[in-house]
Amino acid sequence: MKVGVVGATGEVGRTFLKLFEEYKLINEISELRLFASERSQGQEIEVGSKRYTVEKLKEENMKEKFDYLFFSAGASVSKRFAPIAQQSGNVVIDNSSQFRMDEKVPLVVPEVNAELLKNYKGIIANPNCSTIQMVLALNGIHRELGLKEIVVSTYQAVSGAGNKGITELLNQEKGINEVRHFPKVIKNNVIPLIGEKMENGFTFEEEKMINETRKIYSDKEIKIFPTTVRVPVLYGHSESIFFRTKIDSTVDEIIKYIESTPNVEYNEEKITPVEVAGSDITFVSRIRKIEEKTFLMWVIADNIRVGAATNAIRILQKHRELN
Ligand code: 11C
Repeated sequence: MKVGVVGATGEVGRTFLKLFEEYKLINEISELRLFASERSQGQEIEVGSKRYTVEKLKEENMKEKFDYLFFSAGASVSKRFAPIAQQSGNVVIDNSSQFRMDEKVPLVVPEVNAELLKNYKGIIANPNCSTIQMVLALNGIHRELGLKEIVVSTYQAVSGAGNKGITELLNQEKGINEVRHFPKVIKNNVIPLIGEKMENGFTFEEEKMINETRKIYSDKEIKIFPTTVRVPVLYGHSESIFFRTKIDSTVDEIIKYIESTPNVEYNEEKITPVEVAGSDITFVSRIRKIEEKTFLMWVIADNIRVGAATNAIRILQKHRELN
């Protein structure tokens, strides 16, 4: 395989490279190219036992033939470069929000809708991290009982905002009280705003959770009401999810449906983000039945792995398997 990683020096890009080793894909890669902005040009990154030099991303690079190109350098980079790669016949796995709601672009969580990858070549969108862990946890429930309504509150780690989010929290913890990336101070605080606020009062992050979930489940009818919140945690997003189903069920059955999705586990021990950092599993706990067809649960996952890099690796693996 010839593989390219655009945004190789970012949080997700570096994790993606680490996963090549963990998932033993590195042995199958004959050529690996790392791209980033001019600022990172010339940096050396070790993958497997080899060192690779980061190149400045240019349009002509995207015209080369790749088996897979992975993008995690933000929506504007994807907007400019991914269509060129697509036109050149390349498969692009895009971690940005740029193409997720494009009707022609599949939005894929392989454990939920891998069938979209069959006979498909072009841009494949990787959903938002807070969406991925929610659709994984609810997948079996939606399939068996039908979801009518979801009310979700998130507790999102600063790494969701990339290197700059991590740096901002660490700086504030060292006493440098500069507020640059987040709208308020994040140390010892919670910020109920992720992404810009729209006219209807919801933020872009909340809008992504609504639209992406409906697209992944191919169900425009589900009512979804998110409140997305940034917390001073480095890795691991947490979600409190209230949901109503069309058919009634029991907590025991709900657990069975949750665990019918690969890489999702019901676990009353792993309940905090610190415990799941570095894991590729989505953990569900604290399931409560409130009334008929109405439940509450707690879901945690590593946002950089499950919510971004691991999902992209799973897309790559599934795409190879199906084509
Ligand atoms: C966060 N969920 O935690 C965001 C990061 O659309 O891929 C991911 C943004 C995206 O800040």
